[in-house]
Amino acid sequence: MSDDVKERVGEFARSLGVEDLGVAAASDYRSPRSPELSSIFPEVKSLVVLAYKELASCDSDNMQIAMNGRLDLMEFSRSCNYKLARFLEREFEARAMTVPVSYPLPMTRETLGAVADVSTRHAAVAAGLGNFGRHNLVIHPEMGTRVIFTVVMTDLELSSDPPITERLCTDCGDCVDSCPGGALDEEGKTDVLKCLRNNQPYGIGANIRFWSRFAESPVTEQQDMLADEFYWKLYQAGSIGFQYFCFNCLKVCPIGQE
Ligand code: B12
Ligand code: SF4
Ligand code: SF4
Repeated sequence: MSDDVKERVGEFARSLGVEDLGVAAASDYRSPRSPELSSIFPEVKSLVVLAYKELASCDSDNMQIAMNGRLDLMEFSRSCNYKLARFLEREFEARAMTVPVSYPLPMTRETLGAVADVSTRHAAVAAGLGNFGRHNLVIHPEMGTRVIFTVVMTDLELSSDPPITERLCTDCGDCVDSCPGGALDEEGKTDVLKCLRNNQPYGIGANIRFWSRFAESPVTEQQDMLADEFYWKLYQAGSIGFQYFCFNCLKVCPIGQE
Protein backbone atom coordinates (compact mmCIF):
# COMPACT_ATOMS: atom_id res chain seq x y z
CA MET A 1 0.00 0.00 0.00
CA SER A 2 2.70 2.48 1.08
CA ASP A 3 4.75 1.69 -2.05
CA ASP A 4 1.71 2.15 -4.30
CA VAL A 5 0.93 5.52 -2.79
CA LYS A 6 4.58 6.56 -3.02
CA GLU A 7 4.65 5.63 -6.70
CA ARG A 8 1.56 7.71 -7.46
CA VAL A 9 2.86 10.64 -5.41
CA GLY A 10 6.19 10.43 -7.23
CA GLU A 11 4.54 10.34 -10.65
CA PHE A 12 2.33 13.31 -9.80
CA ALA A 13 5.19 15.41 -8.40
CA ARG A 14 7.40 14.70 -11.41
CA SER A 15 4.56 15.60 -13.77
CA LEU A 16 4.59 19.06 -12.11
CA GLY A 17 8.26 19.51 -13.01
CA VAL A 18 9.77 18.75 -9.62
CA GLU A 19 13.35 17.57 -10.17
CA ASP A 20 13.46 14.85 -7.49
CA LEU A 21 11.57 13.80 -4.40
CA GLY A 22 11.94 11.56 -1.38
CA VAL A 23 9.78 10.39 1.48
CA ALA A 24 10.61 10.26 5.19
CA ALA A 25 8.54 8.72 7.96
CA ALA A 26 8.06 11.52 10.52
CA SER A 27 9.82 9.33 13.11
CA ASP A 28 13.00 9.41 10.98
CA TYR A 29 13.13 13.24 10.90
CA ARG A 30 15.75 14.35 13.44
CA SER A 31 16.52 18.04 13.76
CA PRO A 32 17.48 18.68 17.40
CA ARG A 33 17.14 22.48 17.26
CA SER A 34 13.80 22.54 15.46
CA PRO A 35 10.34 22.32 17.06
CA GLU A 36 8.68 18.89 17.33
CA LEU A 37 6.67 18.18 14.17
CA SER A 38 3.72 17.15 16.37
CA SER A 39 3.56 20.70 17.79
CA ILE A 40 2.76 21.86 14.26
CA PHE A 41 0.70 18.95 12.95
CA PRO A 42 -0.22 16.48 15.72
CA GLU A 43 -1.26 13.68 13.32
CA VAL A 44 1.76 13.96 11.01
CA LYS A 45 3.13 10.60 9.88
CA SER A 46 5.24 11.37 6.83
CA LEU A 47 7.14 14.08 5.00
CA VAL A 48 7.27 14.26 1.22
CA VAL A 49 10.37 16.27 0.35
CA LEU A 50 10.55 18.00 -3.04
CA ALA A 51 13.90 18.96 -4.59
CA TYR A 52 14.34 21.78 -7.14
CA LYS A 53 17.43 22.68 -9.15
CA GLU A 54 18.83 26.16 -8.48
CA LEU A 55 19.15 28.03 -11.81
CA ALA A 56 22.52 29.24 -13.18
CA SER A 57 21.32 32.71 -12.12
CA CYS A 58 23.18 32.12 -8.85
CA ASP A 59 26.48 32.36 -10.82
CA SER A 60 25.83 35.99 -11.76
CA ASP A 61 27.59 38.78 -9.90
CA ASN A 62 24.44 40.81 -10.53
CA MET A 63 22.55 40.30 -7.28
CA GLN A 64 19.16 41.22 -8.72
CA ILE A 65 19.50 38.48 -11.33
CA ALA A 66 20.92 35.99 -8.82
CA MET A 67 18.03 36.59 -6.42
CA ASN A 68 15.49 36.55 -9.21
CA GLY A 69 16.48 32.97 -10.06
CA ARG A 70 15.69 32.04 -6.45
CA LEU A 71 12.41 33.95 -6.55
CA ASP A 72 11.36 32.06 -9.69
CA LEU A 73 12.15 28.80 -7.93
CA MET A 74 10.31 29.89 -4.79
CA GLU A 75 7.21 30.82 -6.72
CA PHE A 76 7.26 27.56 -8.67
CA SER A 77 7.77 25.58 -5.47
CA ARG A 78 4.73 27.21 -3.85
CA SER A 79 2.57 26.00 -6.70
CA CYS A 80 4.08 22.46 -6.52
CA ASN A 81 3.61 22.32 -2.74
CA TYR A 82 -0.02 23.36 -2.99
CA LYS A 83 -0.83 21.03 -5.88
CA LEU A 84 0.82 18.04 -4.22
CA ALA A 85 -0.90 18.75 -0.89
CA ARG A 86 -4.28 18.92 -2.64
CA PHE A 87 -3.46 15.71 -4.56
CA LEU A 88 -2.88 13.90 -1.25
CA GLU A 89 -6.08 15.31 0.24
CA ARG A 90 -8.18 14.54 -2.84
CA GLU A 91 -6.83 11.13 -3.89
CA PHE A 92 -6.10 9.57 -0.48
CA GLU A 93 -8.42 11.49 1.85
CA ALA A 94 -5.29 12.53 3.71
CA ARG A 95 -4.58 15.81 5.48
CA ALA A 96 -1.58 17.78 4.26
CA MET A 97 0.36 20.89 5.30
CA THR A 98 3.12 22.62 3.36
CA VAL A 99 6.56 23.94 4.36
CA PRO A 100 8.03 26.80 2.26
CA VAL A 101 11.57 27.29 0.92
CA SER A 102 12.42 29.98 3.47
CA TYR A 103 9.63 32.14 4.84
CA PRO A 104 7.41 32.74 6.70
CA LEU A 105 9.56 31.55 9.61
CA PRO A 106 9.44 32.24 13.36
CA MET A 107 10.98 35.62 14.18
CA THR A 108 11.89 35.16 17.83
CA ARG A 109 14.70 36.74 19.85
CA GLU A 110 15.98 33.34 21.01
CA THR A 111 16.39 32.00 17.48
CA LEU A 112 17.23 35.33 15.78
CA GLY A 113 14.88 34.26 13.01
CA ALA A 114 17.35 31.51 12.09
CA VAL A 115 15.40 28.38 13.02
CA ALA A 116 12.42 27.48 10.85
CA ASP A 117 9.38 25.48 11.93
CA VAL A 118 10.63 22.52 9.87
CA SER A 119 14.24 22.05 8.80
CA THR A 120 14.01 21.10 5.15
CA ARG A 121 17.70 20.01 5.14
CA HIS A 122 17.14 17.47 7.90
CA ALA A 123 13.93 16.37 6.16
CA ALA A 124 15.85 15.93 2.88
CA VAL A 125 18.52 13.81 4.59
CA ALA A 126 15.81 11.64 6.24
CA ALA A 127 14.13 11.24 2.83
CA GLY A 128 17.31 9.94 1.18
CA LEU A 129 17.88 13.02 -0.99
CA GLY A 130 21.44 13.76 0.10
CA ASN A 131 23.69 14.46 3.05
CA PHE A 132 25.42 17.38 4.77
CA GLY A 133 28.64 18.82 3.34
CA ARG A 134 31.34 20.93 5.00
CA HIS A 135 29.21 24.00 4.22
CA ASN A 136 26.33 22.63 6.34
CA LEU A 137 24.16 22.46 3.23
CA VAL A 138 22.73 19.26 1.80
CA ILE A 139 24.42 17.83 -1.26
CA HIS A 140 22.23 15.87 -3.69
CA PRO A 141 23.92 13.02 -5.62
CA GLU A 142 23.19 14.59 -9.05
CA MET A 143 22.38 18.26 -8.46
CA GLY A 144 25.18 18.71 -5.92
CA THR A 145 24.61 21.75 -3.69
CA ARG A 146 22.51 23.54 -6.31
CA VAL A 147 19.34 22.17 -4.79
CA ILE A 148 16.51 23.73 -2.80
CA PHE A 149 13.85 21.85 -0.86
CA THR A 150 10.21 22.17 0.21
CA VAL A 151 8.16 19.70 2.25
CA VAL A 152 4.59 18.47 2.28
CA MET A 153 3.65 16.96 5.65
CA THR A 154 0.84 14.43 5.73
CA ASP A 155 -1.01 12.05 8.04
CA LEU A 156 -0.59 9.27 5.44
CA GLU A 157 1.70 6.54 6.74
CA LEU A 158 4.60 6.16 4.29
CA SER A 159 7.95 4.42 4.71
CA SER A 160 11.24 6.33 4.47
CA ASP A 161 13.29 6.09 1.29
CA PRO A 162 16.76 4.58 1.84
CA PRO A 163 19.33 7.09 3.14
CA ILE A 164 22.41 8.00 1.12
CA THR A 165 25.17 6.49 3.21
CA GLU A 166 28.16 7.49 1.06
CA ARG A 167 29.51 10.94 2.03
CA LEU A 168 29.15 13.23 -0.99
CA CYS A 169 31.40 16.10 0.22
CA THR A 170 35.06 15.63 -0.73
CA ASP A 171 36.35 18.16 1.82
CA CYS A 172 37.96 20.27 -0.92
CA GLY A 173 37.44 23.38 1.27
CA ASP A 174 36.25 25.65 -1.57
CA CYS A 175 33.07 26.62 0.28
CA VAL A 176 35.02 27.66 3.40
CA ASP A 177 37.59 29.63 1.35
CA SER A 178 34.91 31.42 -0.68
CA CYS A 179 32.85 32.61 2.29
CA PRO A 180 33.43 36.39 2.50
CA GLY A 181 32.43 36.52 6.15
CA GLY A 182 34.32 33.53 7.57
CA ALA A 183 30.93 32.10 8.58
CA LEU A 184 32.01 28.51 7.87
CA ASP A 185 35.36 28.51 9.68
CA GLU A 186 34.13 26.28 12.48
CA GLU A 187 33.31 22.79 11.24
CA GLY A 188 29.66 21.64 11.71
CA LYS A 189 28.35 25.15 12.36
CA THR A 190 27.31 28.14 10.27
CA ASP A 191 27.93 31.40 12.15
CA VAL A 192 24.51 32.90 11.50
CA LEU A 193 25.42 36.52 12.25
CA LYS A 194 28.56 36.42 10.08
CA CYS A 195 26.57 34.89 7.23
CA LEU A 196 23.71 37.35 7.60
CA ARG A 197 26.03 40.38 7.52
CA ASN A 198 27.26 39.38 4.03
CA ASN A 199 24.25 37.60 2.76
CA GLN A 200 21.59 40.12 3.76
CA PRO A 201 23.21 43.58 4.00
CA TYR A 202 19.73 45.09 3.77
CA GLY A 203 18.14 42.64 6.20
CA ILE A 204 16.58 43.16 9.62
CA GLY A 205 19.83 44.37 11.31
CA ALA A 206 20.34 47.11 8.72
CA ASN A 207 16.65 47.95 8.88
CA ILE A 208 16.71 48.44 12.67
CA ARG A 209 19.90 50.56 12.49
CA PHE A 210 18.45 52.71 9.72
CA TRP A 211 15.18 53.47 11.51
CA SER A 212 16.90 54.07 14.85
CA ARG A 213 19.17 56.64 13.22
CA PHE A 214 16.19 58.10 11.32
CA ALA A 215 14.21 58.61 14.53
CA GLU A 216 17.08 60.54 16.09
CA SER A 217 17.84 62.75 13.07
CA PRO A 218 16.57 66.28 12.30
CA VAL A 219 13.99 66.56 9.49
CA THR A 220 16.43 67.75 6.80
CA GLU A 221 18.71 64.78 7.51
CA GLN A 222 15.73 62.44 7.42
CA GLN A 223 14.89 63.73 3.95
CA ASP A 224 18.46 63.04 2.84
CA MET A 225 18.30 59.56 4.34
CA LEU A 226 15.14 58.72 2.37
CA ALA A 227 16.70 60.10 -0.82
CA ASP A 228 19.77 57.90 -0.36
CA GLU A 229 20.08 54.67 -2.34
CA PHE A 230 20.80 52.77 0.85
CA TYR A 231 17.15 53.29 1.83
CA TRP A 232 15.98 52.28 -1.65
CA LYS A 233 17.86 48.99 -1.36
CA LEU A 234 16.42 48.46 2.10
CA TYR A 235 12.96 49.09 0.70
CA GLN A 236 13.44 46.62 -2.15
CA ALA A 237 14.85 43.87 0.08
CA GLY A 238 11.92 44.33 2.46
CA SER A 239 9.31 44.18 -0.24
CA ILE A 240 10.83 40.99 -1.70
CA GLY A 241 10.81 39.35 1.72
CA PHE A 242 14.54 38.80 2.11
CA GLN A 243 17.10 39.58 -0.59
CA TYR A 244 20.20 37.37 -0.61
CA PHE A 245 23.44 38.97 -1.79
CA CYS A 246 25.66 35.89 -1.47
CA PHE A 247 25.35 32.42 -3.00
CA ASN A 248 29.05 31.53 -2.75
CA CYS A 249 28.97 28.37 -0.64
CA LEU A 250 26.17 27.03 -2.81
CA LYS A 251 27.66 27.89 -6.19
CA VAL A 252 31.37 27.01 -5.69
CA CYS A 253 30.76 23.44 -4.55
CA PRO A 254 32.07 21.26 -7.39
CA ILE A 255 29.90 18.20 -6.65
CA GLY A 256 27.56 17.49 -9.55
CA GLN A 257 29.10 20.28 -11.66
CA GLU A 258 31.67 18.25 -13.60
C1 B12 B 1 17.03 30.45 8.59
C2 B12 B 1 17.78 29.97 7.38
C3 B12 B 1 19.01 30.57 7.11
C4 B12 B 1 19.71 31.49 8.10
C5 B12 B 1 20.27 30.67 9.25
C6 B12 B 1 20.85 29.30 8.85
C7 B12 B 1 20.84 28.21 9.91
N1 B12 B 1 20.55 28.42 11.15
O1 B12 B 1 21.07 27.09 9.60
C8 B12 B 1 20.81 32.15 7.21
C9 B12 B 1 20.34 33.51 6.75
C10 B12 B 1 22.16 32.33 7.86
C11 B12 B 1 20.84 31.21 6.02
C12 B12 B 1 21.86 31.20 5.11
C13 B12 B 1 21.87 30.40 3.98
N2 B12 B 1 20.87 29.65 3.50
CO1 B12 B 1 19.30 29.27 4.51
N3 B12 B 1 17.76 28.68 5.39
C14 B12 B 1 17.26 28.96 6.55
C15 B12 B 1 16.00 28.12 6.81
C16 B12 B 1 14.78 28.98 6.47
C17 B12 B 1 15.90 27.55 8.21
C18 B12 B 1 17.17 26.81 8.70
C19 B12 B 1 17.01 26.24 10.07
O2 B12 B 1 15.93 26.00 10.57
N4 B12 B 1 18.15 26.03 10.70
C20 B12 B 1 18.22 25.69 12.09
C21 B12 B 1 18.59 24.29 12.36
C22 B12 B 1 17.78 23.24 11.65
O3 B12 B 1 19.90 24.11 11.99
P1 B12 B 1 20.91 23.44 13.04
O4 B12 B 1 20.20 22.51 13.93
O5 B12 B 1 21.68 24.55 13.64
O6 B12 B 1 21.77 22.58 12.09
C23 B12 B 1 22.87 23.18 11.45
C24 B12 B 1 24.20 22.68 11.93
O7 B12 B 1 24.14 22.08 13.19
C25 B12 B 1 24.65 21.75 10.85
N5 B12 B 1 24.31 20.33 11.00
C26 B12 B 1 23.24 19.76 11.56
N6 B12 B 1 23.29 18.45 11.42
C27 B12 B 1 24.44 18.18 10.76
C28 B12 B 1 24.99 16.96 10.37
C29 B12 B 1 26.21 16.96 9.67
C30 B12 B 1 26.80 15.68 9.25
C31 B12 B 1 26.89 18.20 9.39
C32 B12 B 1 28.20 18.25 8.68
C33 B12 B 1 26.32 19.42 9.80
C34 B12 B 1 25.10 19.38 10.48
O8 B12 B 1 24.01 22.17 9.66
C35 B12 B 1 22.79 22.80 10.00
C36 B12 B 1 22.67 24.03 9.17
O9 B12 B 1 23.57 25.06 9.52
C37 B12 B 1 16.19 26.97 5.75
C38 B12 B 1 14.89 26.38 5.20
C39 B12 B 1 14.26 25.45 6.20
N7 B12 B 1 13.00 25.60 6.44
O10 B12 B 1 14.93 24.59 6.74
C40 B12 B 1 17.04 27.67 4.66
C41 B12 B 1 18.07 26.85 3.91
C42 B12 B 1 18.88 26.07 4.92
N8 B12 B 1 18.93 27.85 3.33
C43 B12 B 1 19.45 27.51 2.20
C44 B12 B 1 20.46 28.25 1.53
C45 B12 B 1 20.77 27.84 0.12
C46 B12 B 1 21.14 29.29 2.20
C47 B12 B 1 22.31 30.15 1.72
C48 B12 B 1 23.22 29.58 0.65
C49 B12 B 1 21.81 31.55 1.30
C50 B12 B 1 21.29 31.68 -0.11
N9 B12 B 1 21.87 32.53 -0.92
O11 B12 B 1 20.34 30.99 -0.45
C51 B12 B 1 23.04 30.38 3.06
C52 B12 B 1 23.98 29.22 3.40
C53 B12 B 1 24.50 29.26 4.80
C54 B12 B 1 25.20 27.98 5.18
N10 B12 B 1 26.23 27.57 4.47
O12 B12 B 1 24.85 27.38 6.19
C55 B12 B 1 18.85 26.20 1.70
C56 B12 B 1 19.87 25.06 1.71
C57 B12 B 1 19.68 24.06 0.58
C58 B12 B 1 20.69 22.94 0.66
N11 B12 B 1 21.14 22.50 -0.49
O13 B12 B 1 21.03 22.49 1.72
C59 B12 B 1 17.63 25.98 2.69
C60 B12 B 1 17.41 24.55 3.12
C61 B12 B 1 16.39 26.53 1.99
C62 B12 B 1 15.62 25.44 1.22
N12 B12 B 1 14.34 25.29 1.54
O14 B12 B 1 16.17 24.75 0.40
N13 B12 B 1 19.74 30.40 5.98
S1 SF4 C 1 25.89 32.45 2.00
FE1 SF4 C 1 27.83 33.55 1.71
S2 SF4 C 1 28.23 34.50 3.71
FE2 SF4 C 1 26.69 32.89 4.04
S3 SF4 C 1 27.87 31.05 4.60
FE3 SF4 C 1 27.53 30.98 2.38
S4 SF4 C 1 29.36 31.93 1.52
FE4 SF4 C 1 29.29 32.53 3.67
S1 SF4 D 1 32.82 22.90 -1.66
FE1 SF4 D 1 34.14 21.12 -1.21
S2 SF4 D 1 34.25 21.09 1.06
FE2 SF4 D 1 32.55 22.42 0.52
S3 SF4 D 1 30.78 21.07 0.59
FE3 SF4 D 1 31.47 21.12 -1.54
S4 SF4 D 1 32.85 19.34 -1.71
FE4 SF4 D 1 32.55 19.74 0.48
